[in-house]
Amino acid sequence: MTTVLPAAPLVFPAGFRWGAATAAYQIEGAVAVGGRAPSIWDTFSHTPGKVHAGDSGDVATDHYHRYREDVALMSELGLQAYRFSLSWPRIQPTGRGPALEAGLDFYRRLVDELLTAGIEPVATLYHWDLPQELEDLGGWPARETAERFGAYAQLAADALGDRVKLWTTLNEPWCSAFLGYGSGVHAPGRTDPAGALRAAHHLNLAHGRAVSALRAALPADARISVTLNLHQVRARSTDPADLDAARRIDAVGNRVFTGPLLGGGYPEDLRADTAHLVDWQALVRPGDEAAIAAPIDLLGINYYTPTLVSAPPEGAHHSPRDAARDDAHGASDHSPWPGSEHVLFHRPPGEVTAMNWAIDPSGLYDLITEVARANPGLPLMITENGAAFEDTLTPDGEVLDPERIAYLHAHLTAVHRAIAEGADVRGYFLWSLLDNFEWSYGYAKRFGAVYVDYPTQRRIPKASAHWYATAARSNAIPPAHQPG
Ligand code: GBH
Repeated sequence: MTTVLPAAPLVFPAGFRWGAATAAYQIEGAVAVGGRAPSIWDTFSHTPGKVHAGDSGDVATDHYHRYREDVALMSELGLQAYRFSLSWPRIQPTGRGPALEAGLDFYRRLVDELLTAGIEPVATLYHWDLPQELEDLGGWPARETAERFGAYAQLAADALGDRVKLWTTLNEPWCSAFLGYGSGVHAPGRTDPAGALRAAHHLNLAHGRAVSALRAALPADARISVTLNLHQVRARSTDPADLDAARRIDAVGNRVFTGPLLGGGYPEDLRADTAHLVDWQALVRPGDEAAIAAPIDLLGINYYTPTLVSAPPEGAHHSPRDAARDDAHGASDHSPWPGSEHVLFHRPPGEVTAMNWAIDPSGLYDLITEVARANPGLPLMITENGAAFEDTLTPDGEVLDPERIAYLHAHLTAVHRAIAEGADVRGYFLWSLLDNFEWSYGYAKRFGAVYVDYPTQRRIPKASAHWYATAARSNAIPPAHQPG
């Protein structure tokens, strides 16, 4: 006789942080308030044809005015931590000069509200909104931008260092460099493979400058991190050509950051793959790699879907155009993979989200396991994970999103398994707290645990938000299907 026992609840280690994440341009609105100047995303979203339906972050979720209500919502959802970003042009409109007190005051009020609610603030200095004036001076392909970022980090730390204990320098520098300056599907919309590689180095250097500024300005108990969207790269076969395609994408998708950031410098194979585009000897000055390798306290990982690649079939004439088309991140005639434009991208098998991204939690498990093994002693945090689905309001005014619950359940189970096998993962941040401005997709894609009715700005927690609240409160993964 067999008895079916209920599966043991998947409990997380004590102190594991349950949070949600957002980014300034995606939620704040109030783009002309308090002396804020345009960022590259203001310019880009107001350029016809760049963002779906001509949407912009002008109003977004009006979080700038509704932050109290939003923090109350976080309390209701049992969140223990909130990851948000500081808008550089709200604090330093031109990217140079003194800080704007009005801008800093907004973040002081927000952080105080969080602390009062017992929610740990996790501040990211840069989630893609470069002051337009710095772009006009050359943007990330210009070395000076990295120096400016160090000065901005100092201003932010001086103003908020008494309140914020966990800092992140950059969110997903891969996107800033390669979607912003390579494929051009993100601001500033440039399509210059060499510029994208230069941008990557200057983002790394900016991180290094920021770490040194933060260390000097912050109290000793502050912790510093960086968040990467590491690609879980898989080859379509064990054919050597496919394995080499995977190696190339791992180089220009991951190791271009993890190499220098974690102390190994720029990988030789990356330099070789891109030697026709940049003179690495001239780009990386003596001392740069040491500055970039300044120790961090924690590594943030954002994960949505794995990356499946192959080499083009022998004899095929593949243009960069085809490769870029296969990349579901947006239609562009230009590749975000400098030096490896010929690599083909395939949609991994299985169900997809509203972004057309394959749902595959094994990618998250593999990613955590690999990063943990390669970096013993470095605490990790899942700083973004989540999914967009076609959410709609029922006539009763509810949002039922069982697909999102299933996605979160499966991915949290992957995180739990990696931890059980020894990975040091300190927390998980759902992307996103609210439906928001989904970059080039505008408001058409909803990633929120909380539904936003844009015409009224009403917030309506989806079924997944209630599910996630149970997880946060119990420090364990509830069943995907609640009985009853
Ligand atoms: C994050 O970017 C951002 O930090 C956040 O602001 C954003 O709203 C959120 O995710 C949702 O998009 O391009 O087909 O190869 C994620 C960007 C998404 C880029 C997954 C790489 C791989 C799929 N990444 N993408 S594909």
